Amino acid sequence: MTLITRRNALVAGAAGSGLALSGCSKVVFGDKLTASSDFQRVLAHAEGWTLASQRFLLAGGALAREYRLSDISPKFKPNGTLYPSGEDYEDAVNENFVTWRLVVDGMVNRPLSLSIADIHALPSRTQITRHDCVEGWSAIGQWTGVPVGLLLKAAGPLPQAKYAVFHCADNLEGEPAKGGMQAPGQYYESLALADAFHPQTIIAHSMNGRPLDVAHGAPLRLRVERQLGYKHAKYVQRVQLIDRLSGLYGGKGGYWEDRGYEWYAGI
Ligand SMILES: Nc1nc2c(c(=O)[nH]1)N[C@H]1C(S)=C(S)[C@@H](COP(=O)(O)O)O[C@H]1N2
Ligand SMILES: [Mo]
Repeated sequence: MTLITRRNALVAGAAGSGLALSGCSKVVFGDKLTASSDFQRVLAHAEGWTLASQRFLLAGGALAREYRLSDISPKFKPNGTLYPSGEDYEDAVNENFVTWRLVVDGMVNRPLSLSIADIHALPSRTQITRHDCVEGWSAIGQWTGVPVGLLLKAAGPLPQAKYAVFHCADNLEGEPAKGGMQAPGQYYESLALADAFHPQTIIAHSMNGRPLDVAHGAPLRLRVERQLGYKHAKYVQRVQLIDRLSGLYGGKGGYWEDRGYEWYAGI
C-alpha cells in the first residue's frame, strides 16, 4: 500500500518535472537541447529507476557477490590498455577531462550528452566486487558510478533496441594482440539490454573512493559485475543502442569477441 502511494506520487512528480522542462526549453533555449537539460532529464528518471531495480531484486534477480571494505585488494592489476595513445586522450588528461562527454545515442528517443561533472552529480551506486580476468588473475575493488539502466531510461530506448554498445577511446593499433596475428582495432564492448539494466551494471567514475586513474579507465569505465574482465570497457565515451551487432567492427560485439572470445562472458 505504501509502495503504491509512493509510486503514484513519483509518477506524478516525474510527469510534472517533464512538463516544466519542456516548457522551459521552448521559451529559453528554443528547440535546442542543452547539456544541463540532459542532466535534468536523467534526474527526473532517477526515482523510477530505484523502484525498477528494487523490483528486479524482489523478483529474485541475481546479484554478483559484494565484499567488505577490508576485502579490497591492496593492489589491483591494471590490464589491457594502460594509457590510450593519441593526442586527444593526452589533452583530455591534461585538462582533467572537462570536455569529456558521455553520449547516449542510437536507438533512443532522447539522446544524451553528459559531462563528468553531470555524471558525478547523478545518483550513484557503490559496490565492492571481484574482477576476474580470463588471463587467470582476480582482484577486489570498490566501484562508484551511475547505473547504466538509469541513463538508458532517461534516453528512452526504442522498442527495436536490443544491445547497448560501449565505445572506448583506446585504439590498440600497433600493440601486439594476444593469441597470434590479429587485426588491431578500437576497443568496444556490448551487452544485451537486460544486462545493461542489471542494478550492478554501472558507468564507474571512481575506484576505491577516488576518481578513476588512467590505468583503470579514466574518466569512465563500465562495471558489469556478473561478467568477465574484458566486458568491463574502460575509457567509455559513448553508449549506443542498436538492434544487431553484425554491423560494428568485426561483428561479434566486442574487441576480444571479434578475436574469438565468448560474447556472453557470464561468471
Ligand atoms: N578500453 C579498454 N577496456 C578494457 C581493456 C582494454 O584493453 N581497453 N581490457 C579489458 C580487460 S581484458 C580487463 S581484465 C579489464 C582490466 O581492467 P583494469 O585495467 O582496471 O584492471 O579491462 C577490460 N577493459
Ligand atoms: Mo582481462
